[in-house]
Amino acid sequence: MKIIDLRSDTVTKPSPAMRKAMASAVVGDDVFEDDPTVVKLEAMTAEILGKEKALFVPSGTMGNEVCIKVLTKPGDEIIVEEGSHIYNNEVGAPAALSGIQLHVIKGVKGIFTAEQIEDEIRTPDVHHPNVTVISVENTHTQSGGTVFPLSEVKKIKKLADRHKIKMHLDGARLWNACVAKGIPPKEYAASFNCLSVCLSKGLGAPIGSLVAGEEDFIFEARRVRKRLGGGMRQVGIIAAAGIYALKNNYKRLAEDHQNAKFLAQRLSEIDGLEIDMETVQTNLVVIDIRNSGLSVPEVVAKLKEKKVLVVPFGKTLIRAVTHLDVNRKDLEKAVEVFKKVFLKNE
Ligand code: TLP
Repeated sequence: MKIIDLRSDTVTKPSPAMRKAMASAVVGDDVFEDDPTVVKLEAMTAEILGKEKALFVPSGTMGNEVCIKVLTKPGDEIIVEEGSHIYNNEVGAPAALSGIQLHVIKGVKGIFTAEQIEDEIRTPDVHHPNVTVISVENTHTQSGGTVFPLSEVKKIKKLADRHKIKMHLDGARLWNACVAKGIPPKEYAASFNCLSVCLSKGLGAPIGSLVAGEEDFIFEARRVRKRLGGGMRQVGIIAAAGIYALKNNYKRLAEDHQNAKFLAQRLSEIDGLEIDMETVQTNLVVIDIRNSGLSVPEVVAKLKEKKVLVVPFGKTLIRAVTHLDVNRKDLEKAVEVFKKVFLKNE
Protein backbone atom coordinates (compact mmCIF):
# COMPACT_ATOMS: atom_id res chain seq x y z
CA MET A 1 0.00 0.00 0.00
CA LYS A 2 1.28 3.49 -0.82
CA ILE A 3 1.76 5.91 2.05
CA ILE A 4 -1.36 8.05 2.53
CA ASP A 5 0.09 11.29 3.81
CA LEU A 6 -2.58 13.37 5.57
CA ARG A 7 -0.21 15.41 7.75
CA SER A 8 -0.76 18.64 5.81
CA ASP A 9 -1.51 19.96 2.34
CA THR A 10 2.11 21.17 2.40
CA VAL A 11 3.23 17.60 1.59
CA THR A 12 2.02 17.74 -2.02
CA LYS A 13 4.69 17.14 -4.65
CA PRO A 14 4.92 19.07 -7.92
CA SER A 15 3.13 17.19 -10.71
CA PRO A 16 4.90 16.39 -14.02
CA ALA A 17 3.08 19.32 -15.70
CA MET A 18 4.15 21.69 -12.91
CA ARG A 19 7.73 20.47 -13.17
CA LYS A 20 7.61 21.08 -16.93
CA ALA A 21 6.49 24.67 -16.32
CA MET A 22 9.35 25.08 -13.84
CA ALA A 23 11.94 23.62 -16.20
CA SER A 24 11.00 25.97 -19.01
CA ALA A 25 10.66 29.14 -16.87
CA VAL A 26 12.42 32.26 -18.14
CA VAL A 27 14.51 33.56 -15.23
CA GLY A 28 16.54 36.59 -14.15
CA ASP A 29 17.92 37.98 -10.89
CA ASP A 30 14.97 38.82 -8.67
CA VAL A 31 16.97 41.06 -6.31
CA PHE A 32 17.46 43.27 -9.40
CA GLU A 33 13.71 42.78 -9.99
CA ASP A 34 14.35 41.41 -13.46
CA ASP A 35 13.13 37.85 -13.20
CA PRO A 36 10.20 37.96 -15.66
CA THR A 37 8.47 34.92 -14.18
CA VAL A 38 8.51 36.40 -10.67
CA VAL A 39 7.29 39.73 -12.04
CA LYS A 40 4.45 37.86 -13.75
CA LEU A 41 3.50 35.89 -10.61
CA GLU A 42 3.53 39.04 -8.47
CA ALA A 43 1.36 40.95 -10.96
CA MET A 44 -1.03 38.03 -11.29
CA THR A 45 -1.40 37.68 -7.51
CA ALA A 46 -1.85 41.44 -7.00
CA GLU A 47 -4.62 41.35 -9.61
CA ILE A 48 -6.34 38.36 -7.99
CA LEU A 49 -6.21 40.09 -4.60
CA GLY A 50 -7.15 43.54 -5.88
CA LYS A 51 -3.99 45.16 -4.51
CA GLU A 52 -1.48 47.42 -6.27
CA LYS A 53 1.49 45.12 -5.77
CA ALA A 54 2.59 41.76 -4.43
CA LEU A 55 5.95 40.37 -3.32
CA PHE A 56 7.16 36.78 -3.57
CA VAL A 57 8.51 35.38 -0.27
CA PRO A 58 9.75 31.90 0.61
CA SER A 59 7.11 30.97 3.21
CA GLY A 60 3.85 31.92 4.89
CA THR A 61 5.75 32.58 8.09
CA MET A 62 8.02 35.07 6.36
CA GLY A 63 4.96 36.63 4.70
CA ASN A 64 3.28 37.25 8.05
CA GLU A 65 6.45 38.49 9.69
CA VAL A 66 7.35 40.86 6.86
CA CYS A 67 3.85 42.38 7.10
CA ILE A 68 4.10 42.74 10.89
CA LYS A 69 7.51 44.37 10.63
CA VAL A 70 6.37 46.89 8.04
CA LEU A 71 3.25 47.83 10.02
CA THR A 72 4.75 48.18 13.50
CA LYS A 73 7.42 49.84 15.60
CA PRO A 74 9.10 48.11 18.59
CA GLY A 75 6.85 48.40 21.64
CA ASP A 76 3.63 48.33 19.59
CA GLU A 77 0.91 45.81 20.18
CA ILE A 78 -1.07 43.77 17.68
CA ILE A 79 -4.33 41.93 18.30
CA VAL A 80 -4.32 38.24 17.39
CA GLU A 81 -6.57 35.29 18.12
CA GLU A 82 -5.53 32.74 20.74
CA GLY A 83 -5.18 29.83 18.31
CA SER A 84 -3.52 31.86 15.55
CA HIS A 85 -0.46 30.68 13.66
CA ILE A 86 1.27 33.99 14.38
CA TYR A 87 0.88 33.46 18.12
CA ASN A 88 1.59 29.72 18.30
CA ASN A 89 3.64 28.60 15.34
CA GLU A 90 6.06 31.33 14.29
CA VAL A 91 8.71 30.68 16.94
CA GLY A 92 8.04 33.95 18.77
CA ALA A 93 8.96 35.95 15.66
CA PRO A 94 6.78 39.02 16.38
CA ALA A 95 8.79 39.59 19.58
CA ALA A 96 12.14 38.44 18.21
CA LEU A 97 12.03 40.22 14.85
CA SER A 98 9.72 43.21 15.38
CA GLY A 99 10.01 43.80 19.14
CA ILE A 100 6.25 43.94 19.52
CA GLN A 101 3.81 42.33 21.91
CA LEU A 102 0.76 40.30 21.07
CA HIS A 103 -2.61 41.08 22.59
CA VAL A 104 -4.33 37.73 22.52
CA ILE A 105 -8.09 37.45 22.32
CA LYS A 106 -10.17 34.30 22.41
CA GLY A 107 -12.42 33.56 19.46
CA VAL A 108 -14.97 30.83 18.92
CA LYS A 109 -13.43 28.32 16.52
CA GLY A 110 -10.96 31.02 15.54
CA ILE A 111 -13.62 33.63 14.85
CA PHE A 112 -13.84 36.82 16.92
CA THR A 113 -16.21 39.75 16.59
CA ALA A 114 -15.90 43.49 16.21
CA GLU A 115 -17.88 43.90 19.41
CA GLN A 116 -15.36 41.78 21.29
CA ILE A 117 -12.40 43.81 20.02
CA GLU A 118 -14.05 47.11 20.86
CA ASP A 119 -13.57 46.23 24.54
CA GLU A 120 -9.95 45.19 24.00
CA ILE A 121 -8.64 48.31 22.29
CA ARG A 122 -6.63 50.32 24.76
CA THR A 123 -7.43 53.94 25.27
CA PRO A 124 -4.56 56.31 24.42
CA ASP A 125 -2.57 56.72 27.63
CA VAL A 126 1.07 57.40 28.46
CA HIS A 127 1.29 53.89 29.97
CA HIS A 128 -0.20 51.95 27.08
CA PRO A 129 1.42 50.44 24.00
CA ASN A 130 0.12 51.65 20.64
CA VAL A 131 -2.31 49.14 19.19
CA THR A 132 -1.33 49.21 15.53
CA VAL A 133 -2.69 46.06 13.88
CA ILE A 134 -5.61 43.64 14.05
CA SER A 135 -4.71 40.28 12.54
CA VAL A 136 -7.27 37.83 11.15
CA GLU A 137 -6.53 34.25 10.07
CA ASN A 138 -8.62 32.74 7.27
CA THR A 139 -9.02 29.84 7.18
CA HIS A 140 -8.23 29.26 10.84
CA THR A 141 -5.79 26.35 10.99
CA GLN A 142 -5.94 25.48 14.69
CA SER A 143 -9.75 25.35 14.59
CA GLY A 144 -9.79 22.88 11.70
CA GLY A 145 -9.96 25.21 8.71
CA THR A 146 -12.94 27.34 9.71
CA VAL A 147 -13.85 30.26 7.47
CA PHE A 148 -13.88 33.77 8.98
CA PRO A 149 -17.18 35.34 7.83
CA LEU A 150 -16.76 38.24 5.42
CA SER A 151 -19.59 40.14 7.11
CA GLU A 152 -17.69 40.12 10.43
CA VAL A 153 -14.43 41.14 8.72
CA LYS A 154 -16.23 44.19 7.33
CA LYS A 155 -17.43 45.15 10.81
CA ILE A 156 -13.92 44.71 12.23
CA LYS A 157 -12.52 46.87 9.42
CA LYS A 158 -14.96 49.68 10.29
CA LEU A 159 -13.88 49.50 13.90
CA ALA A 160 -10.19 49.45 12.90
CA ASP A 161 -10.67 52.54 10.72
CA ARG A 162 -12.35 54.37 13.59
CA HIS A 163 -9.35 53.66 15.82
CA LYS A 164 -6.77 54.17 13.02
CA ILE A 165 -5.62 50.57 13.37
CA LYS A 166 -4.31 48.60 10.35
CA MET A 167 -5.65 45.23 9.29
CA HIS A 168 -3.49 42.19 8.42
CA LEU A 169 -4.75 38.90 7.00
CA ASP A 170 -2.90 35.63 7.46
CA GLY A 171 -4.40 34.10 4.34
CA ALA A 172 -2.21 31.01 4.13
CA ARG A 173 -5.39 29.16 3.13
CA LEU A 174 -7.46 32.13 1.94
CA TRP A 175 -8.01 30.27 -1.34
CA ASN A 176 -9.82 27.49 0.54
CA ALA A 177 -12.06 30.00 2.31
CA CYS A 178 -12.93 31.73 -0.97
CA VAL A 179 -13.68 28.48 -2.81
CA ALA A 180 -15.78 27.23 0.13
CA LYS A 181 -17.88 30.41 0.21
CA GLY A 182 -17.80 31.29 -3.48
CA ILE A 183 -16.31 34.70 -2.66
CA PRO A 184 -13.65 36.21 -4.96
CA PRO A 185 -10.35 36.71 -3.04
CA LYS A 186 -10.46 40.42 -3.99
CA GLU A 187 -13.62 40.95 -2.06
CA TYR A 188 -12.13 39.45 1.04
CA ALA A 189 -8.74 41.17 0.68
CA ALA A 190 -10.40 44.59 0.35
CA SER A 191 -10.71 44.96 4.13
CA PHE A 192 -6.98 44.45 4.74
CA ASN A 193 -3.98 46.76 4.42
CA CYS A 194 -1.83 43.75 3.73
CA LEU A 195 -2.12 40.03 3.46
CA SER A 196 -0.03 36.93 3.12
CA VAL A 197 -1.15 34.01 0.91
CA CYS A 198 0.49 30.63 0.25
CA LEU A 199 1.10 28.64 -2.92
CA SER A 200 2.69 25.70 -1.13
CA LYS A 201 -0.43 24.43 0.64
CA GLY A 202 -3.62 23.34 -1.16
CA LEU A 203 -2.42 24.79 -4.47
CA GLY A 204 0.39 22.26 -4.57
CA ALA A 205 3.46 24.37 -5.36
CA PRO A 206 6.71 23.21 -3.74
CA ILE A 207 7.61 26.58 -2.18
CA GLY A 208 6.30 30.08 -2.02
CA SER A 209 3.98 32.68 -0.56
CA LEU A 210 3.19 36.26 -1.45
CA VAL A 211 2.41 39.38 0.49
CA ALA A 212 0.17 41.94 -1.13
CA GLY A 213 -0.67 45.56 -0.42
CA GLU A 214 -0.38 49.05 -1.84
CA GLU A 215 2.77 50.19 -3.62
CA ASP A 216 4.46 51.96 -0.69
CA PHE A 217 3.76 48.99 1.58
CA ILE A 218 5.38 46.56 -0.88
CA PHE A 219 8.38 48.90 -1.31
CA GLU A 220 9.07 48.60 2.43
CA ALA A 221 8.20 44.88 2.45
CA ARG A 222 10.86 44.28 -0.21
CA ARG A 223 13.47 45.97 2.01
CA VAL A 224 12.39 43.94 5.07
CA ARG A 225 12.47 40.71 3.04
CA LYS A 226 16.07 41.54 2.06
CA ARG A 227 16.99 42.32 5.65
CA LEU A 228 15.64 38.94 6.73
CA GLY A 229 17.76 37.22 4.09
CA GLY A 230 14.82 36.48 1.81
CA GLY A 231 16.12 38.21 -1.33
CA MET A 232 16.19 35.47 -3.97
CA ARG A 233 17.88 35.22 -7.36
CA GLN A 234 16.75 33.04 -10.33
CA VAL A 235 13.61 32.23 -8.43
CA GLY A 236 11.41 32.29 -11.51
CA ILE A 237 11.97 28.56 -11.54
CA ILE A 238 9.78 28.39 -8.42
CA ALA A 239 7.48 31.25 -9.38
CA ALA A 240 6.58 29.22 -12.49
CA ALA A 241 5.21 26.51 -10.18
CA GLY A 242 3.15 29.20 -8.43
CA ILE A 243 1.70 30.49 -11.70
CA TYR A 244 0.86 26.94 -12.71
CA ALA A 245 -0.73 26.33 -9.29
CA LEU A 246 -2.92 29.46 -9.41
CA LYS A 247 -4.09 28.64 -12.94
CA ASN A 248 -4.71 24.93 -12.53
CA ASN A 249 -5.20 24.03 -8.89
CA TYR A 250 -7.48 26.75 -7.52
CA LYS A 251 -10.94 25.51 -8.52
CA ARG A 252 -10.17 21.92 -7.62
CA LEU A 253 -9.86 22.89 -3.93
CA ALA A 254 -13.61 22.18 -3.81
CA GLU A 255 -12.74 18.51 -4.31
CA ASP A 256 -10.46 18.59 -1.24
CA HIS A 257 -13.32 20.09 0.75
CA GLN A 258 -15.73 17.35 -0.32
CA ASN A 259 -13.08 14.76 0.51
CA ALA A 260 -12.56 16.28 3.96
CA LYS A 261 -16.31 16.05 4.65
CA PHE A 262 -16.33 12.44 3.46
CA LEU A 263 -13.35 11.57 5.68
CA ALA A 264 -14.77 13.38 8.70
CA GLN A 265 -18.15 11.72 8.31
CA ARG A 266 -16.67 8.24 8.04
CA LEU A 267 -14.22 8.70 10.90
CA SER A 268 -16.88 10.11 13.20
CA GLU A 269 -18.76 6.80 12.83
CA ILE A 270 -15.85 4.97 14.52
CA ASP A 271 -16.28 4.46 18.26
CA GLY A 272 -13.91 6.61 20.30
CA LEU A 273 -13.44 9.26 17.60
CA GLU A 274 -15.14 12.62 17.79
CA ILE A 275 -15.18 15.31 15.15
CA ASP A 276 -16.90 18.66 15.34
CA MET A 277 -18.51 18.53 11.90
CA GLU A 278 -19.27 22.25 12.09
CA THR A 279 -15.56 22.97 11.74
CA VAL A 280 -15.14 20.81 8.64
CA GLN A 281 -15.69 23.67 6.23
CA THR A 282 -12.58 23.29 4.07
CA ASN A 283 -9.77 20.70 3.88
CA LEU A 284 -8.69 20.17 7.52
CA VAL A 285 -10.14 17.49 9.79
CA VAL A 286 -9.38 17.64 13.52
CA ILE A 287 -10.12 14.38 15.34
CA ASP A 288 -10.58 14.12 19.10
CA ILE A 289 -9.42 10.73 20.40
CA ARG A 290 -9.97 11.38 24.13
CA ASN A 291 -12.53 8.56 24.41
CA SER A 292 -10.50 5.99 22.49
CA GLY A 293 -8.32 4.79 25.36
CA LEU A 294 -5.25 5.57 23.26
CA SER A 295 -2.82 8.49 23.51
CA VAL A 296 -2.00 10.83 20.63
CA PRO A 297 1.57 9.49 20.18
CA GLU A 298 0.22 5.91 20.19
CA VAL A 299 -2.37 6.71 17.55
CA VAL A 300 0.10 8.58 15.34
CA ALA A 301 2.56 5.65 15.58
CA LYS A 302 -0.06 2.94 14.96
CA LEU A 303 -1.44 4.74 11.93
CA LYS A 304 2.09 5.25 10.62
CA GLU A 305 2.84 1.52 10.95
CA LYS A 306 -0.10 1.01 8.59
CA LYS A 307 1.09 3.76 6.23
CA VAL A 308 -1.36 6.51 7.15
CA LEU A 309 0.33 9.71 8.31
CA VAL A 310 -1.39 12.32 10.52
CA VAL A 311 -0.01 14.94 12.91
CA PRO A 312 -0.52 15.45 16.66
CA PHE A 313 -2.70 18.56 17.06
CA GLY A 314 -3.17 18.95 20.82
CA LYS A 315 -3.34 16.80 23.93
CA THR A 316 -6.18 14.63 22.63
CA LEU A 317 -6.27 15.80 19.02
CA ILE A 318 -4.84 14.61 15.72
CA ARG A 319 -5.22 16.29 12.33
CA ALA A 320 -5.80 14.86 8.85
CA VAL A 321 -5.67 17.09 5.77
CA THR A 322 -7.00 16.42 2.28
CA HIS A 323 -5.09 17.67 -0.75
CA LEU A 324 -4.39 17.07 -4.41
CA ASP A 325 -2.18 14.05 -3.79
CA VAL A 326 -4.93 12.01 -2.07
CA ASN A 327 -8.08 10.87 -3.80
CA ARG A 328 -11.34 9.34 -2.55
CA LYS A 329 -9.96 5.79 -2.86
CA ASP A 330 -6.95 6.68 -0.68
CA LEU A 331 -9.33 8.11 1.91
CA GLU A 332 -11.48 4.97 1.87
CA LYS A 333 -8.29 2.99 2.57
CA ALA A 334 -7.32 5.42 5.33
CA VAL A 335 -10.72 4.93 6.99
CA GLU A 336 -10.17 1.15 6.98
CA VAL A 337 -6.80 1.68 8.66
CA PHE A 338 -8.37 3.92 11.31
CA LYS A 339 -10.97 1.22 11.95
CA LYS A 340 -8.24 -1.38 12.50
CA VAL A 341 -6.34 0.88 14.90
CA PHE A 342 -9.36 1.85 16.98
CA LEU A 343 -11.47 -1.31 16.86
CA LYS A 344 -8.54 -3.45 18.01
CA ASN A 345 -8.50 -1.35 21.10
CA GLU A 346 -12.02 -2.36 22.17
N1 TLP B 1 0.63 25.86 8.81
C1 TLP B 1 1.20 24.53 8.89
C2 TLP B 1 1.78 24.29 10.28
O1 TLP B 1 2.71 25.26 10.59
C3 TLP B 1 0.74 24.23 11.37
C4 TLP B 1 0.15 23.51 8.55
O2 TLP B 1 0.56 22.38 8.21
O3 TLP B 1 -1.05 23.82 8.61
N2 TLP B 1 -0.34 30.75 8.52
C5 TLP B 1 -1.16 29.71 8.70
C6 TLP B 1 -2.58 29.96 9.04
C7 TLP B 1 -0.68 28.40 8.53
O4 TLP B 1 -1.50 27.37 8.72
C8 TLP B 1 0.67 28.20 8.18
C9 TLP B 1 1.25 26.83 8.02
C10 TLP B 1 1.49 29.34 8.01
C11 TLP B 1 0.94 30.60 8.21
C12 TLP B 1 2.96 29.23 7.74
O5 TLP B 1 3.28 28.82 6.45
P1 TLP B 1 4.75 28.26 6.14
O6 TLP B 1 4.77 26.86 6.63
O7 TLP B 1 4.84 28.38 4.67
O8 TLP B 1 5.73 29.13 6.85
